[in-house]
This record gives sequence, C-alpha cells and structure tokens, in this order.
Amino acid sequence: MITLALSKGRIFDDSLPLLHAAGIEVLEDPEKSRKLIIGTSRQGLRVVLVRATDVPTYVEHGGADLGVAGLDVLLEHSAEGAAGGATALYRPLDLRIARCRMSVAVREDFDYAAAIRQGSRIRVATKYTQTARQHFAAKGVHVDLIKLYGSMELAPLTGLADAIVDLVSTGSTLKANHLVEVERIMDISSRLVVNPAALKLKREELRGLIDAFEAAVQAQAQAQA
Ligand code: PRT
Ligand code: MG
Repeated sequence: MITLALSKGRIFDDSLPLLHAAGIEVLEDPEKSRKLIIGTSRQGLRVVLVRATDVPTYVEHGGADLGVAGLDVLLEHSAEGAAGGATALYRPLDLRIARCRMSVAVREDFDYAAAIRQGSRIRVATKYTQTARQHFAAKGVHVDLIKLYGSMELAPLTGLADAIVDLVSTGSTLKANHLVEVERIMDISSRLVVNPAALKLKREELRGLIDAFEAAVQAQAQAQA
C-alpha cells in the first residue's frame, strides 16, 4: 500500500488535475466527507488528509510514503530540524501548483527603504520565522521577529510590527488592508516529497507514481504555454 499525504484546500484542489492526468481518481470529496483516509482508483494507493504544515512530518516519519507540500512549509520544516536530523526528505519534483510568492509587506505610510537605510531595527511579524531570519540576515538588516500563526496582515495595522513576511498570490489581501509589497523574497510552489526509506522498500510502485506525476506536470506546463 502506498500512502499519499495531501492537505485540504488549494493543495488538494490543485493536485486533483495532476492525479487525474496520471490516471488516478480520488474516490471521495474531502469537503463533503469527514474521512481522513480516502481510497483512489489506483489499486494500492490511498490518500491521507493532514494539515499543510504536517505533511513533511507525516512523510519524514513514514506515516505517509509521499506527500505534497508548499516550499514555504518545507523550508520552515527543515530549518526547524524536526526529525532531529534523522531522515531527510527526498524532493524529486516541483509540481508547479499552489504558486505564490513570499514577500515583505508594510503599511502604505511606512518608509521601509528609509528604515533599512538608517540601520534601525525593524519588527517583523510572520509565520515563516526561519525563512525571514535568513532573508534579513543575508541583507544585513536587524530585525526582531514576532512569530504569528495567522492573520499576519493585522500586525502592522495594530502596531504589533513594522513589517510582515507572508505569502502573496493575487495581492488583494494586502490591498484590502492598506499594505504594500516592498520586497519579493522567493517564488513558492508545491513540491512532491518522498520518504527515502519507502523509496528503497517500495521502489517500483513509488518510482512509477513519481514518473506519472512528472509526466502530468510536463503536460500541464505545455497546456499552459
Ligand atoms: O489554512 P491552514 O491553516 O489550514 O493551513 P495553510 O494556510 O498552511 O494551508 P493552505 O491550504 O492555506 O495553504 C497551503 C499552501 O498553499 C501554502 O503552504 C502555500 O505553499 C500555498 N499557497 C499558495 C498559499 C497561497 N498561495 C496564498 N495566497 N498559501 C496561503 N495564501 C494566503 C496568504 O497567506 C495570504 O493570507 O492567501 C493570502 C494572500 O492571497 P492573495 O491572493 O490575497 O494575495
Ligand atoms: Mg491557509
């Protein structure tokens, strides 16, 4: 049995067309069913539904053989060294889905360039503390990081922070809250991650699945071009 970890919402929704292109149908709609383990049309393949941030943990510890996770989640996970340095995740493929960017944003009336020029310490609120720390350290900017778990946009509006590091896709959330993007840190997309031990033990099935994903990603890229 092969277990694929997905999270509900955009990762599940964007993975469906890739699975479909690989000839795999998921047998239940997670928005309608309360089941956390769902069968697929492929014999010996099941999907488990976990929180987006839990996907790397499931795959790393063998609760799933493979999974789909955002680069944002993977970078935070590996920087935290969650497995105590035990098994690294094998990352064979950029699925090019759930795409967005990680950016620095501030209030419209905050002069970010001046704050940086003056070398003053800025307060940055984010869910992505590891990635943010690395970004500002590389720029030589002094920051006090404030860890949040959601609604980052609120932080500059309430005076909790000068800036946020968050994911942006359409930009409408920032706009609605009178925030502006001042720096693009990196492009984000979702990646296929595989447990390295599983890859050895179930080599044939997993290799077949990874190859099918790869073909589906290429077909989707060609259709979009
Ligand atoms: O929501 P939950 O707390 O359960 O978990 P999650 O937020 O980790 O999961 P989910 O499903 O929201 O996101 C899963 C993955 O989708 C993330 O890890 C990213 O890799 C990817 N992704 C792609 C995004 C976005 N686009 C995105 N726009 N994740 C979040 N957003 C949020 C962003 O944080 C901001 O609040 O959407 C808002 C901005 O969107 P725009 O369109 O207004 O710019
Ligand atoms: Mg979310």
